[in-house]
Amino acid sequence: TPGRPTHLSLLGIPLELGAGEPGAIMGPAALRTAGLPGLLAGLGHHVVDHGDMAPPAPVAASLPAAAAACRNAGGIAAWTRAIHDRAFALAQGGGVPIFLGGDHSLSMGTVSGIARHCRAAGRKLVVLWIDAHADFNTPATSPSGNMHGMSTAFLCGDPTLRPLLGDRPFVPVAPVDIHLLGLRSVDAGERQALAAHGVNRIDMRLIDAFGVPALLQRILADIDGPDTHLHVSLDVDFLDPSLAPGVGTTVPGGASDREAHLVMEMLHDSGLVGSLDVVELNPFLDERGKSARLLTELTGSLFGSSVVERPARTPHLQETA
Ligand code: 5AB
Ligand code: MN
Ligand code: MN
Ligand code: MN
Repeated sequence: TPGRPTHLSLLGIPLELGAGEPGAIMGPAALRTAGLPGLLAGLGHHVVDHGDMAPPAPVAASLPAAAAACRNAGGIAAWTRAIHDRAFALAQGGGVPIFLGGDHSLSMGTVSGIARHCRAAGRKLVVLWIDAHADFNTPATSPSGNMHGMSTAFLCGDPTLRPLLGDRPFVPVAPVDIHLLGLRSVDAGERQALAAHGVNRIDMRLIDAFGVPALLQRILADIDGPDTHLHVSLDVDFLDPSLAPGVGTTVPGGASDREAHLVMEMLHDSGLVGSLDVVELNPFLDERGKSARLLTELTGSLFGSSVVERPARTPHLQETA
């Protein structure tokens, strides 16, 4: 496999307060049961499994009324701060953190921690959000009040969501540095805000018309060399529900097995991936572990699993931190 062995730090984040229905709390356990740590170690990487985060103590969150009205807002505030601290510390320690969710609200903590690390390290951060949804709702636009649909709005600095992070240094992600891949369910308020902020939106129609290689290559080519840290946030519902039923927010018309693997393989070959979220797996809704297994295989592809040895096309991108 191309690329060099990497220090991988696994951290389970058993969070489900941001989702509409319970079950994602079991996600980290299912990914371990599917063999993720062993698969990554078998690819030659140095894998340290830091286990699961313990639920954080409640914080006295002073949130704007609109945010406080969201489902489980106080709990999400406590988790976001605790996750941010762990993500920042893991990234500062070197190597590539892999966060096992847990619902997608956890990415408010992981990506904000990574953004703070990147600022400290003088690196640029680009986020690839692989998801059927944009997760760009604010408390004002959300149709559900579920905070797993608000993560990218938080990361871009929505003022009503920003207090979730409390006193931690907040390093916003520029909307133009977020690339949404796999979109097929966007709410009316999100749609407007995404266009206004210039977030790159690659929906399923574009994937149908142009295919993964051309679209992903364009994103990767725009990324300015090895000083960029690419954070990948993989939501299970990117995949077609027939392949990955273990998720609370299924939307028909998702990515195929091969499209998803090709995304991961191309990301691996780029050598740019500095951190990863694997989120929204709901083992309670899964069928005989098939979603957990597919996610595990996809993560393997992201870290070099490949049937045939391939010379790297872009050797200067093979460096990993
Ligand atoms: B997920 C919806 N847009 O805000 C909302 O799974 C769904 O992390 C959000 O992408 C789905 O409630 C959040 C309707
Ligand atoms: Mn780094
Ligand atoms: Mn999501
Ligand atoms: Mn989603």
